[in-house]
Amino acid sequence: MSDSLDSLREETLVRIDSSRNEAEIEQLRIEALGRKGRLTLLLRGLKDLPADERPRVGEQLNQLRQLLEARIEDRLELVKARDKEKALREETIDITLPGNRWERGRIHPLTAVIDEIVDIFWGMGFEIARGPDIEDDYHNFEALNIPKDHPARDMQDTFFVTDGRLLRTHTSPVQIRTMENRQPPLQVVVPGAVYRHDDDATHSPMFHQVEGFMVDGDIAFSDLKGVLTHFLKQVFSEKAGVRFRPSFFPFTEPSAEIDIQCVICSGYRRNAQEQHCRVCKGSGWLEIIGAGMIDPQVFRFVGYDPERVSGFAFGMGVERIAMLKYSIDDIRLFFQNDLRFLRQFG
Ligand code: 2NL
Repeated sequence: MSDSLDSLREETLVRIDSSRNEAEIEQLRIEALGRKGRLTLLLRGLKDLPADERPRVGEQLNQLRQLLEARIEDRLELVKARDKEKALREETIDITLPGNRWERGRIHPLTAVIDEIVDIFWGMGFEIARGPDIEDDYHNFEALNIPKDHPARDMQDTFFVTDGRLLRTHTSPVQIRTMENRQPPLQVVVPGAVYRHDDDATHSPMFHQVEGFMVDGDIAFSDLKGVLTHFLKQVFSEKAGVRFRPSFFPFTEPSAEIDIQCVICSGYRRNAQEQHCRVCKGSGWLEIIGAGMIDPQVFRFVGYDPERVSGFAFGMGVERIAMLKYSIDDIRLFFQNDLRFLRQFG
């Protein structure tokens, strides 16, 4: 018994001193002191000893357990300290190295123009509404008093989806939905994407509009004039002239188109070389907004009494305004996401 005790002590002490990591230490602890370890087996063997030897050998075994436990604990601490030192040595970082550069994003020019337009109307007390890009014939055409044979209804111009639904060709259906759900007074602007079967330097199959309307008991054409003149002078220039021309839309009566003096030639119609201005084609004016007094028929469709309410509505193309503001001659540049183009904004 005392032989095995000695050899257990010597062998275990050697293994402790030569162990290099926590796993090795745990392994040798199990083999020496675990439930089926060598020391436990020796303890079990106590009962086979003569009764007078048991206390002494038992005492030796207990001392050996305490010794080995203490040594294992010491070794564990040593190994852990070494690991930590090694990690600190190997994992140092050079804080003088430059970090990874994150390129700063910027607002897309169309988003910037939409925000600017909406902010101006916000300043006049308008709220903002949005609606679905996929619409039904009723909200996109019928309720806007667009007759069945109107060219806007042409299969050639409208993108149809399944089940008689279509991609909205203007944001007006959002205004119809707003009036269906709420009562005057209302002042609302509606920015959003719209879709038409068109594709060249000045037309894109998806483009953006901001439309808006104001309805109350006694809204007059003078309100339309005041609001839209203020708007145009804010986006373009306080100095620029504004003019209203008679026009026609199925959903407004009377209707007007609103022009601003050319942002390039300032209405002078010619450039420094005395050639016709390319942007306004020598007219001195640029058409920016379509507008009018909301047709009584539209009010009937949304359940308003045209004898009791009146209002105006307007619409404008965002790409056209952005092209004029930044002198861009091809609408497709907005959608190609070429960074050489986008980096010039914001
Ligand atoms: C244009 C012309 C316009 C409207 C849009 C509208 C909407 C409702 C009722 C009446 Cl719900 N009108 N919208 C009115 C006049 C013109 O847009 O040239 N847009 C680019």
